[in-house]
Amino acid sequence: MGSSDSDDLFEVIGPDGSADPALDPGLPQGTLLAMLRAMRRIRAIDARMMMLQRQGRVSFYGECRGQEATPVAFAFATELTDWIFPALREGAIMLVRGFGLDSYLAQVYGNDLDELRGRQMPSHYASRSVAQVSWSSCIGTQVPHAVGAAWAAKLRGDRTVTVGFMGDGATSEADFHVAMNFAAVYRAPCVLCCQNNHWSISVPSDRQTASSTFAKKAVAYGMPGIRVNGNDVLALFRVASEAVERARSGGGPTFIEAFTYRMGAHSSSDDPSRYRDQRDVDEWARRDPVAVFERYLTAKGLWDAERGAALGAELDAEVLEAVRRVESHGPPAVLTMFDDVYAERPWHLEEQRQQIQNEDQRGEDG
Ligand SMILES: Cc1ncc(C[n+]2csc(CCOP(=O)(O)OP(=O)(O)O)c2C)c(N)n1
Repeated sequence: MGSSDSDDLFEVIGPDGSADPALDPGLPQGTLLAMLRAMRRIRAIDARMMMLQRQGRVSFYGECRGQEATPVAFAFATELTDWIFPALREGAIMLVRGFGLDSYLAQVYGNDLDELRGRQMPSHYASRSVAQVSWSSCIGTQVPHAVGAAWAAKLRGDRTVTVGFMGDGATSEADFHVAMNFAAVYRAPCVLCCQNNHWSISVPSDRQTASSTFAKKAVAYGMPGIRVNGNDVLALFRVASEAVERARSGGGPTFIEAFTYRMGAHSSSDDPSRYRDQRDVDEWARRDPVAVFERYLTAKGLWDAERGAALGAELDAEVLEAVRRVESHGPPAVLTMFDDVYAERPWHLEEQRQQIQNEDQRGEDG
């Protein structure tokens, strides 16, 4: 599968929904249906959040529409003790790994339900409870973080694997090259995955690199580079599982290029019709990862239009109800800004904290 120096694209599901039995990972029915549900849940959340952003109720949003297969495949291919270092479009991995929907959406609003206490930008999800680290928005910085954490796990002798994600644009950052080199030299137990969604805001991927593929960059660093159809959740699951297993068993890092397409805008702040051809978008819509997987499940007799409509209605209702609950929360209390910053609060911050507390008290009394 996916030789380390070729331009091959590894795929499992064909255009008609059939799968080569030799390549099909043969997952149980329950797992297949759970994967589909997870992909469609992310899509339902994205649709609702983009709508709320347009209504001015959410300040910023980065949707992953068209790229749902990668986060879902990795969520299923990793163990809960493996640490995830996402970029903008993989934050929902923690949701698939069991993080509550209300708490997840609270991280979009940054309100008093948000365990990050409203200190992160929206779409920068994180929780220690599901071993997921927030990215910083500075492109590529999470890649060396993922490698460093993997190296730490190796030094400690535990079996943790880390997964670091990036877009194609991040491969032009120095951080990417430093991380790739370090990972390979120290055989860090990590998987680095580049979602090549063809665009880095308005810069097309063919202006990002002169290499014929992103996967082949791995060869020069001395690690396997696998190019996989990023719209084929089963191909991704296989490639991700093998890479995670290789890392866990001491075989070192793997670089994966997930070949996909960003169906939506870069973020809620961008209008892609200004720089890309709608015909390309229409062409990629025919390879929609949810539709591809539904065709596979239909061919296996596990899915039909009726079940699809019922799932859509159920997920829309779930998200809407969660939004109602989350929106009933106000901003984090002012005093929380002093928490979780210093192990021992310095005297000048303690003084300021006390001052605010006294003012609050006077306001309540008066
Ligand atoms: C170091 C740095 N340079 C530039 C930016 C501005 N910026 C924000 S997102 C983005 C594009 C990222 O593209 P890519 O890495 O391909 O990921 P995608 O958003 O397509 O998933 C850029 C250039 C930034 N945030 N950080």
